[in-house]
Amino acid sequence: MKNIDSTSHVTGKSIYLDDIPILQGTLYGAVLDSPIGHGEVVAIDYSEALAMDGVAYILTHEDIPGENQIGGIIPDEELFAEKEVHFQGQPIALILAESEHIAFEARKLVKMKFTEKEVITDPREARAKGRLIIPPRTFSLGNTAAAWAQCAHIFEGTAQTNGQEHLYIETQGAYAVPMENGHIRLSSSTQGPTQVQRTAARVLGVGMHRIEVDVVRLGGGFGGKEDQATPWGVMAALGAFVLNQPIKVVLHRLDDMRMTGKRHPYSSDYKIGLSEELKIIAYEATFHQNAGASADLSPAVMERTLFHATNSYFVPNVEVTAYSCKTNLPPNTAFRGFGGPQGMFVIEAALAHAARELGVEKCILQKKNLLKNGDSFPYGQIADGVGLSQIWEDLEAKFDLKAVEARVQEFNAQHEDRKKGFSLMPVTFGISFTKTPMNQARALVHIYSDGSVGVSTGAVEMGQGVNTKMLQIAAQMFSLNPSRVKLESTNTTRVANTSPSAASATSDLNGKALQKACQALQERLKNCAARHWGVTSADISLKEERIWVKGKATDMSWDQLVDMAFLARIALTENGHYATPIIHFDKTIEKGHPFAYHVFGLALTEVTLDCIRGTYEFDSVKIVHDFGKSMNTAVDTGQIEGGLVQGIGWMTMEELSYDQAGKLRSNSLSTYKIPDIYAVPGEILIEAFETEGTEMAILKSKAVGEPPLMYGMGAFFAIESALRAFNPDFESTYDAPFTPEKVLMGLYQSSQP
Ligand code: LUZ
Ligand code: MOS
Repeated sequence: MKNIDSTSHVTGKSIYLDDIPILQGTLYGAVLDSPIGHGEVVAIDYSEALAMDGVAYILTHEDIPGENQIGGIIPDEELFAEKEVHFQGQPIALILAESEHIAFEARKLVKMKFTEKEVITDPREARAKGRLIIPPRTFSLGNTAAAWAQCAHIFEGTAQTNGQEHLYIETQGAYAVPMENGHIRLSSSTQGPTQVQRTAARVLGVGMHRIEVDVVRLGGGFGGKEDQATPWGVMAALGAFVLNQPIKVVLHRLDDMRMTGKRHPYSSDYKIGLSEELKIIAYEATFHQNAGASADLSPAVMERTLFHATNSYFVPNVEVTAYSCKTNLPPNTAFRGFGGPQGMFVIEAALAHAARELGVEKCILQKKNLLKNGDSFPYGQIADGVGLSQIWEDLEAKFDLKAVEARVQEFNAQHEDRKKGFSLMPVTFGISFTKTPMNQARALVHIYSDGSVGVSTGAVEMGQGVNTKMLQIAAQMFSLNPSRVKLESTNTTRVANTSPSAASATSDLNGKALQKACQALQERLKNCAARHWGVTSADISLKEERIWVKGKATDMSWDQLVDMAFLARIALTENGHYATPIIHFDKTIEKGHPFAYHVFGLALTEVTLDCIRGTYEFDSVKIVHDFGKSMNTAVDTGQIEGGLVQGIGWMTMEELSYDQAGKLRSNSLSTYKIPDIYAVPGEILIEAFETEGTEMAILKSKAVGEPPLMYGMGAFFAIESALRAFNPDFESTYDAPFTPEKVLMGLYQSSQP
């Protein structure tokens, strides 16, 4: 089934926040933000801005009836700064005017005075100064200290990954409308409607029941709207509450880039030890996460770095420690992969380093150390359903790895100014929110008396196709034509207490809740039909909108059965609740079974380097991916292609840059380069790994949102291999992204001082 939004997307009819009709009396907000990285507010003079024609009001912390606090995991973040600012771009006030233009013009008239304090942008410096968001955490297995003695080869080094701007096409925004009795109806471009609702209630000092959050769809999220859609939604709600007027806040792209957090940059140390047979015996790593000025989701992101520190390999002795370092940058946040990629990069760098020093191909080390069924992850979960060795062999066979190697060698022997390289990038990604209580969801299903169906879940459509999957599930459960089912907006008054659409788990959690609701309704309808036909409900089946009795079609249609049930006063509405079974985690010992299952896969990336210019093109990426049993190959293939290209962007061209004062220098699309159509590999081939799938996944169709991003990491190592074909002296510092400038320096770097 194709994506249910495809027609309305290409005809421009899909509704986003900015397409919601504006009510009379709406005021528009421009966020006033800190121009300095760290300091104390001395004075702010709003008088000129307030005097401007069309300016209605300026909201500040003084207008907050509840708490001036929006921190989710840790209460360490003000909605509007009061006395101290901690990063450039931190919100101080919301200027409300009759038009967006006036609000932005008025912002320029505000005069601010600060006393400046020390700005720290480097996570290692923050750690040295004791500026940590939470105490460090360590995951361990075996005993690394004792294991080094058994290692024939030990390598140590550092690795860095830079941050990444989400660059959702639709910037952050919200529209709040005051209803009666202090009730606010809030449309928000958020992945987490409940998070926005809860935080608005806290800031307004009212119960959550007074705030209704509604989401039709987002123009992209990628994690950037898991937590950071909240401030703008809360500001709009606060304005509507205080002024009793509708308030619209939509960030200009430059404001969005400056004010919001991004993927966490990491700076890490590794030590890896191998046996004579090239088995990894021990691995240690220390991760310095650049958290920015407040916690946001950093502790959870840090945790996932530890979970994925050994990626797809079995290592018997592991000790990995992570520090969440508080700096004067915008609070960094969720981004597709959620710390996992940052952890994986370091062990991939360590293996590349070892391969270089040992004079073997990196893929030999990778293949020798792949995780197998029954191996323990450092966090105690035992690997099962692992097909990594099989996936590797499939890839070798399906994409003729030997021929690729030969072709690359031959090309390199024949060309001086161009070199090819390739890499293999295995991925093992755990599916579930690492915080166990978040793994729950609900779905509300109405069967209308004409037989059509309305479905509400906690899932937010952000372009990933979750609504298509939900619709498929309901249509399949009732055996209805998909046109008989409507996916409703995501709304906190219909489905409450939702987890954000995140962690690749949205279809699993909401889909299973939906299945349960449909099952209950189906049972009720079957019982009704059974009474009518004088049989048991086990004799009844629903097929293609018709009622079947003992395997034979009757003349009763679905619509007639629904009508009959309605007249018999049977409930045609059901709420399904799902909580992932089995999973648990004990932080006191850092052991447990945090993931419902893992997704596995392998990518083969080929690149051609221009050794005069330092530029490169990816010839192909060939992937064997573990979909389980994909319930929608079009949607799932789209997720793989998008994730791959986003990962390649992170690894190669997206160069986030702050200056010493904490000012974002890569502040627009002219200074921050994201992949365009020319950056997409010439060929992307995706083969499904043949497997039974797992009952833990919806319809055995495994989660596919985040895992493919990590295939993009193959780009870094493919470039390294091509670069070394030109300059065998090149020693990588494993500092991603591998921009053409860095490649060019590497091509002509010499090992002699
Ligand atoms: N969000 C979250 C996530 O709150 N917890 C997670 O474990 C997670 N994992 C991936 C992406 N978002
Ligand atoms: Mo996400 S990084 O699954 O919001």
